[in-house]
Amino acid sequence: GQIVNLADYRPTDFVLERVDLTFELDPTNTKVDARLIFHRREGVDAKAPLVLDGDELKLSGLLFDQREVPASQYDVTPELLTIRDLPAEAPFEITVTTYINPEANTQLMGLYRTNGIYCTQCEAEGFRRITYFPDRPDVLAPYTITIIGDKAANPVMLSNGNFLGGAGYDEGRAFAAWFDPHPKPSYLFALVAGDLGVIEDKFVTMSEREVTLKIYVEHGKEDRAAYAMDALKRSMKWDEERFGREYDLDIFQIVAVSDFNMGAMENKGLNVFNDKYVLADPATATDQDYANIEAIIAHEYFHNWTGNRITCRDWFQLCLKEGLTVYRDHEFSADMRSRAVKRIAEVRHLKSEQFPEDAGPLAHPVRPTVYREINNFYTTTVYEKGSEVTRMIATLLGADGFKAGMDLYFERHDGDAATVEDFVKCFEDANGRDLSQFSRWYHQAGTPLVSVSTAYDAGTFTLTLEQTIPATPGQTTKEPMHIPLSFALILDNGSIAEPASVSGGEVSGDILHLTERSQTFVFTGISSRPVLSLNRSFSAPINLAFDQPTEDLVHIARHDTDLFSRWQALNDLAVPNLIQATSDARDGKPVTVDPAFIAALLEAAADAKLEPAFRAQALTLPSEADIARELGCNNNPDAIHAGRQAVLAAIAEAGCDTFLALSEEMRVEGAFKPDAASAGKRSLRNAALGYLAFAENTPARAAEAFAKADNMTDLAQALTLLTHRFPASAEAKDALETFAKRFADNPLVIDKWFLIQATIPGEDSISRVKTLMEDEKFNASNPNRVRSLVGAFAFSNATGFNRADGEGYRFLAAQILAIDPKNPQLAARILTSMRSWRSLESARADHARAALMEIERAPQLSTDVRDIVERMLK
Ligand code: DPP
Ligand code: ZN
Repeated sequence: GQIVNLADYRPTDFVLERVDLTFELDPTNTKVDARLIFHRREGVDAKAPLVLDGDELKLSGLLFDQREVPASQYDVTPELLTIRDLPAEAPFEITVTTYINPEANTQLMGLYRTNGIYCTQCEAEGFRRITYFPDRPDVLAPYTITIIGDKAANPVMLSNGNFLGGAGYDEGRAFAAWFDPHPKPSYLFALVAGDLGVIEDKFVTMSEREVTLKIYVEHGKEDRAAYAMDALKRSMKWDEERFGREYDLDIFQIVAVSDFNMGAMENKGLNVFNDKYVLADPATATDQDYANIEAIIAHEYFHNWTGNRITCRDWFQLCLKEGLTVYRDHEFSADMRSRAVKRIAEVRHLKSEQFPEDAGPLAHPVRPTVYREINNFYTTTVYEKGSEVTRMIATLLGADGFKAGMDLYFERHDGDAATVEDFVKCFEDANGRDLSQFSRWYHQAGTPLVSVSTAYDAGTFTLTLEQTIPATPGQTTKEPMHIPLSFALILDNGSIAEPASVSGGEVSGDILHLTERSQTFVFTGISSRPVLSLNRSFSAPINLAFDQPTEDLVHIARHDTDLFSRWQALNDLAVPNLIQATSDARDGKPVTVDPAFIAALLEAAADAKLEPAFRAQALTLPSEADIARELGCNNNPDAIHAGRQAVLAAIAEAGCDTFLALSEEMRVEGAFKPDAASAGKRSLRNAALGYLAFAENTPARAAEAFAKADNMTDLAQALTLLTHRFPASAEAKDALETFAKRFADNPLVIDKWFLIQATIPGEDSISRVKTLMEDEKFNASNPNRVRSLVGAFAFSNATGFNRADGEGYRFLAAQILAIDPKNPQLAARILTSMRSWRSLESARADHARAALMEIERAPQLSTDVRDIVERMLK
């Protein structure tokens, strides 16, 4: 765990020309021969040694040009191999032999076993757990891979690139050889071997090349990969049409595995997926699962250009591939589905995950300058805020300017290991525009707060904006950002005003450019007092402090042509009601809700001109975590929960007729289809059923919905409603049993059963979670199981986790210490659920601090967990 600084970057002393790997597979003793051709980089001191990274490795052979290297010529530890006296100029070959134990690899980094399958994960620094290697993203080379293994156990043996050949070998063994001509860094290496089922298809590229597509899954699950295959073909087509990017090998393969730390991995030509993001059918996958599969299949495929062909110079540049690729997958999903609804979902996610990160002890810039454990930087800041920054570039430059910049980026940097500066420069050069102020988005952490005040007098509308950026760890003072704000001045009749003149700063089309700390824009020729709709489409990832009157928000909710803003206005109407309700609940007072807010919400819910998915979003109130964020400090999760429940009840009572009507109108007839329109109807109907459960206060309707559900979306919703709303009812107990019996042999569905129970609010939930951990269906070494039970409890059960007596934090600390020795990445990730502990009221915060200190004091901690816990306590 050394601290790594961006400022210390320098290229390697040796250039890697070629990699030739041979694996002799054995579950506990796999032999790896790595033949590496290097030459000394021009200008490098002839005495400089070759230094290769390792991690828990044991060297068992070392050759120089096929001759044994004398012990005096090298030093070796499990983490480092240093070889001296190497040629000054001529290329040379180093052969490293290691033996590794895939079966014992519980970290799931490097080569490991999952359900009898050999599988690798090398990003970020897993390759060094396979062999000694210059394991950094700026070392690119073509790879040849030979896999030798037991023939019966490994009918499938895969690696990156194109298939060279394979055959039986001696005594029941077989080999397969692969060649990847595209130079790549080691983190994109992959190997998969074992006995797997496959579905196959093909795609003809825009230059008429035929590409074989294969998705490998466990035997018997082939049918459940069909949707992923369809999503892959649509992704390939979309990237050609939208970004002009064509696939570049003869074959593209995806493998679904059951033990995986992340969602998926974009290894060149051989993506490895968490099976949760491949397998789907109507009986077992929800609409959300389908949407996730579509998005993640696209995301990993899009990495082929943004990540693989153009990779990162160093890990500080992670957002170069991730922020950009998330932006690309967001755009893809927006084109496949409803753009406005997709944007609402993105913003909900950004605000509930990234904003708290940016406001707490783990805040860091999109492009950090220091890290101790790179695994801990696969964050929503790098991914989602990184995507927002890319989106803002598109907003600033317009569609054509953005495209010109992207085209230049692909042309100029294909084959490179690039930096964020390289990326931004392409947009500057292609557009003749200086983006230096804008670049602060990459370097300054914290969510900017823009305060708004307005005035109207005799045809002139005046808008004063002031930006502040909160201090974050390591950054106390900030420079003003370039914030692009989409706006509309909405007149009484709902039309959008066209000002005669604008002064005070740059305004282009519907974008205001806020570049100073404080700026006043003056609009003339406005016939009557307009209603300002600001940050439409969430054009900038900021918080607004804008005390907008209820009537104005209602006006926006009714008239804005930007659907996102209509949702945003309803959300803004909800927030003060929820905050008031929280404070009433805390003081034991009855909760009252503004009827104007309820009326606006019900008007949107009943508006048949709006798409059902949008109406469902409108009916989904800000979450308890959202309310906590809005409150900012001294939070009492019990009061937030009670207040929010009371608001839901008030809406349910007022809207009973509307919800009854929707529960009928929004029935989806016929065979299940996962398309956005059908999913939207289901989500609106389920939202209505949720309110009806409040209005009727009996589990009967939800129990009926559970009994009649013919797809997992409706079934899981009904189960959630029964267990969360009526946890003590016989109906809830029956439904849990029925569900468990029906899906006992399907771990991905059982994960839903775990998650639904782990998130039942209230102080009993810890004992429920503890009991479930003893269930035979639970498996503490499978990351999906652990995330569904322990992770869901800590991240998504505010009342249960933040129990006033601190039991939730102590439970989590014990879990973290139990998971850490086996899987540090998973432990560190789940621990981030405590990132907002300082905003709790003081008694809870004290308990939380004590639990964190208990973790910190543990004698053995991974770098992953130590890094997180120390930053959280700082
Ligand atoms: N690079 C992966 C992704 O696609 C994560 N390991 O985000
Ligand atoms: Zn990615």
